[in-house]
Amino acid sequence: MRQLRWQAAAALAAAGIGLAAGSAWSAAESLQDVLKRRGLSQQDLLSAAKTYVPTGKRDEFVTFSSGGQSGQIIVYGVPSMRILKYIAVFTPEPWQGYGYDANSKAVLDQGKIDGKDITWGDTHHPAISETNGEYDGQFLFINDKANPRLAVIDLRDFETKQIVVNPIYKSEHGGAFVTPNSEYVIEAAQYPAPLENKKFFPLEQMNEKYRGGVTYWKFDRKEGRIDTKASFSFELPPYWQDLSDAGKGPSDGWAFTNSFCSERYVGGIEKGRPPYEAGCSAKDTDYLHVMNWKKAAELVKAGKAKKINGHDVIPIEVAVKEGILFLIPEPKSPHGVDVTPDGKFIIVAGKLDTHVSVYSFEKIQAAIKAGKFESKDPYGIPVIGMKDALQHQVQLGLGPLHTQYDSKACLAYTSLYVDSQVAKWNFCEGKVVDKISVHYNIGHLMTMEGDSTKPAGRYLVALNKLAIDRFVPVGPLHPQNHQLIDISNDKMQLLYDMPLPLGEPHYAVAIAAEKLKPAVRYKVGTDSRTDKPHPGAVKAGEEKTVRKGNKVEVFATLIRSHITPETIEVDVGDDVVIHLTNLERAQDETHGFTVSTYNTHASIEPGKTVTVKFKADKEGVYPYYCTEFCSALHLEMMGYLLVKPKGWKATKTTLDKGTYTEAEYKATVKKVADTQAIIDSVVAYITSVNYKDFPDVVAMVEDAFDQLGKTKGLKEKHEAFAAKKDWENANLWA
Ligand code: K7E
Ligand code: CUA
Repeated sequence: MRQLRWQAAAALAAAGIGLAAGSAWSAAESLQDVLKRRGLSQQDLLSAAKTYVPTGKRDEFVTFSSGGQSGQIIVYGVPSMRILKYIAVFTPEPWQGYGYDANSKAVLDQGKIDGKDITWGDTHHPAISETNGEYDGQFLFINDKANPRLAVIDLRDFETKQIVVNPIYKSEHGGAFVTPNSEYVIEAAQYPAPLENKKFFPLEQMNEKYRGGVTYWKFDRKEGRIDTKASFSFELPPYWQDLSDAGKGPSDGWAFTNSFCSERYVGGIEKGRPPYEAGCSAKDTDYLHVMNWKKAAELVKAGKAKKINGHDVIPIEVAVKEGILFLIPEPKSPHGVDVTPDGKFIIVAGKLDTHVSVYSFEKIQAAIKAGKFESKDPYGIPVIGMKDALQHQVQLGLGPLHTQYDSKACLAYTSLYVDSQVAKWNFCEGKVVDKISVHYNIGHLMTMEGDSTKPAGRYLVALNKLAIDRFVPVGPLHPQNHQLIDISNDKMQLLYDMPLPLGEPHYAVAIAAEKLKPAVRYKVGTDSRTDKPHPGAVKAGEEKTVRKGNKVEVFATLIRSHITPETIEVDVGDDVVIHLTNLERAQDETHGFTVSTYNTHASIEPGKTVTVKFKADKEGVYPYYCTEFCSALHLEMMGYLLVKPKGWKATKTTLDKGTYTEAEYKATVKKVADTQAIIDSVVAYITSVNYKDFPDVVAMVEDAFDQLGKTKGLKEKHEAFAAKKDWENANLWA
């Protein structure tokens, strides 16, 4: 067996995958040596070759994973599984200044509930904006289950732009899911509660006073924001609404939300009642909610909704009367509901049932048209018979949760929580074609662009709930385990284990990297959180400090390697507002800003303007500095905040007389001339070739000339000081 393995490795090497034969390698370890030393199999080698992204190369796909309880989003590449970024969403994030500067704080403040800060989120489902059912790479949405909220991230700069608080729920889960042109972002409630704010009803009034619902947040693509005024909700019975999905193609205009605990069970284990887990899984079926959101939007426009907490809600009886709300039984306690890429079928995974149920949209519509209902639920909602809506049920294994799709027609992948497996199956023919074991207990799974009308296939990521023994132990709290699986062949192949050390990610979405076109800089003076010109922005030379009463407002700029101004003098008790504009045009020339002990931080990317605010409530000397290592003189990119005691007066000091000599000045002038000669030769070369064909080079050249332009007048300045024999100023200006 072992012999065979080595022969296979040798065959691979001979096929050009290995480099053992190269003469340059003869002295170093051969591929076989490394395989032997590290105990790697041929299969390992193949997996490595499929996932390794060499230095300087990039990934084919970009994944946006929920960051779970961290309230953030994790961005990583596929197939390398290299983490690229954390996007701060519901939680303060110091590196990005999120929650530490005034502009991002304004976004977090939108997420306040009843006037109180909520500084964490339980993120579950990210969704990428779609155009005609395909991922367009423009926006990203994610929900917060714990504090029912939804956030909008702009993929032009990967920044959170908006947080909306659900006006009627106390918890939610079935969001974010988008309609095929991102007209609406769906957010379904989870645990029923009274919809009116701050209303109390005892649990005994569950049936009468508690409600669930589904909210349709209207997305204004031009503004890049949710239009809360144009958003609306369906009032729904106190079934525990769960995951949702929007129809597409033939089912566009409709949406589907499943539920569990349609028993409307009220627990109370401390009162001797059976627990929720028992009472909520007593019946054999729960309900799939079928909603016509297009017609609902028209009804809301026509004034058929009622206002609850100032938000448009379509009452159950209106939805029933208008024929836009139906129920279909689904096997008990289902979890995921996933519309097929062609929009013809709706696949519901059983959780407590070994089957997935494939519902036919055509059959559902036929039943609705024929008025063929088996019953009404206690709230008068027509119930379509399960057999009238089902295409077929397929037995997959224990604990089916979520389904994703392949680029090849009819192929789906369903996660099996209890079996710790992924089942690959054919939803047209209703048969299992392959299974693979994962480690361990998989929740969601995700294929490339797997929610869209055109899944890209290739890879699947299993988002496993338990890691147990997969990684080097780091204490009782384990990292999560995202496992990459190759789905390009008939048999699935496990490629890679990635530990994710941030929250419990529930779901992830992946898009072809080439569809993302993020900017590298802002238009100078932009408030990135509003996308509008920042009123505190200034250009080079316009920096100023303005005092009004006890408010000191500083209009500052940053560029390698100085902050202007370099001294800020205030009196103790003053309110200090510092607007910071990064004047850089060069890619990746971010500056950071902090003031010692005043708990403030900003990340100022090229062109951005950010405001930091604080009360200078303690006298003393507080250095401020740039926190990003931006140049060789980064450590010198600093200044002092002087918080003067009441009634303080300046006196003469030793600093008033200089320390430099004429010889030092002359040496500096020579250094400047030598540097200029090098710059001239570089400029001569660049302008002699077709550099204008390369936008990145053009941007760098513009930036360089911009910086050079700022040195204008400095020659005259140092020469004038030299003429006066002021070697201190002459040397420093030189
Ligand atoms: Cu299955 Cu919140 Cu989508 Cu967790 S959810 S797994
Ligand atoms: Cu700017 Cu360091």
